Amino acid sequence: MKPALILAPLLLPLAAPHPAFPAQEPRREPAPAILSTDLSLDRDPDDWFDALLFLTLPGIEPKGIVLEHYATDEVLEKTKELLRLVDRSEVPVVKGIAGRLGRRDGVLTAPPHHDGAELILRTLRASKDKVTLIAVGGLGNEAWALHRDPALCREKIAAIYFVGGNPFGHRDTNVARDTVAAEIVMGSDVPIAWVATCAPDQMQKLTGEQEAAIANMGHPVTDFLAGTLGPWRAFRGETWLRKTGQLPGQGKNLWSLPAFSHAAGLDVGNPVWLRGHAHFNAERWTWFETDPRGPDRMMVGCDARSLCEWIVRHIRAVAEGRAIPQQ
Ligand SMILES: [Ca+2]
Repeated sequence: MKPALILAPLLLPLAAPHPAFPAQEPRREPAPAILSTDLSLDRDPDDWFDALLFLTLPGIEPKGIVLEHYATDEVLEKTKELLRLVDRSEVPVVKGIAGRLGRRDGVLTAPPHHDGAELILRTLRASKDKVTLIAVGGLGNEAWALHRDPALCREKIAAIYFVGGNPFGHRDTNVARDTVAAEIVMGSDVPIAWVATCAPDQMQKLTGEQEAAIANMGHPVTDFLAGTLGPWRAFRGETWLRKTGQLPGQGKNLWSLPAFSHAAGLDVGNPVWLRGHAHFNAERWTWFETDPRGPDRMMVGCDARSLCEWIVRHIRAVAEGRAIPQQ
């Protein structure tokens, strides 16, 4: 199947003369990475599926998880429960910044907790290889790390995968949560790999059958994942679920699949990446300027169905304790 070019109306006329970012070869060695995520007890459960991928994909060496926004003791405990289920309890989990960065008299300020940025900086210092950061919530922890030690970040961060924002100027949750942080990260000279969020019907949506298949795999990990869906549906309510096509039996959007498959070095889902420059400012919000020599990348299309089939295969392999397939 050809990739659905989800952003085609806006980007393709600009992008046509430039080469797409090539799919990576599967890495022989796993890439060290840190996940920053707004895991929660009853909000969008895609973050729990992300965490499972982060902890189990062969191409990723998980160096730590930073809790963003919903950084409570309860979320910390639930995250540790997932770590135990996949036998990765050695991976550190810390509370990151709960709140937003600010500027006062030209000085950057940050609310508690700074452990997320500390974990990032400590990992960068200790790693002989460059480290990949994957952010699927707000960007406060990455921004605070960049502020604290820009030279180290420039030298040791391979890329910051960011799932959020969109090139249409629409206000979205992950950017709106901390616009000062978005400005710092998008404006930094660390390479950004940007997976924008779009309309729900254009994203990587599990079908109801796939959701049921995961729920029926009969493993504590799949019971855990399936168990995150009920509280979210209760929180969202029937009207919203009907509008977005995510009622029980209809499935669930998993926004971040292209970021994780790409960060793991997998050639799955035929993603199309463009090179260029990612930008943010308070007036225009987020946008992307194509440039074949630009440091940043933006995914402009992928085969959503094959990505969903891939994650179901992956979760089944985890549940059955088999070697994880590379694709
Ligand atoms: Ca999220």
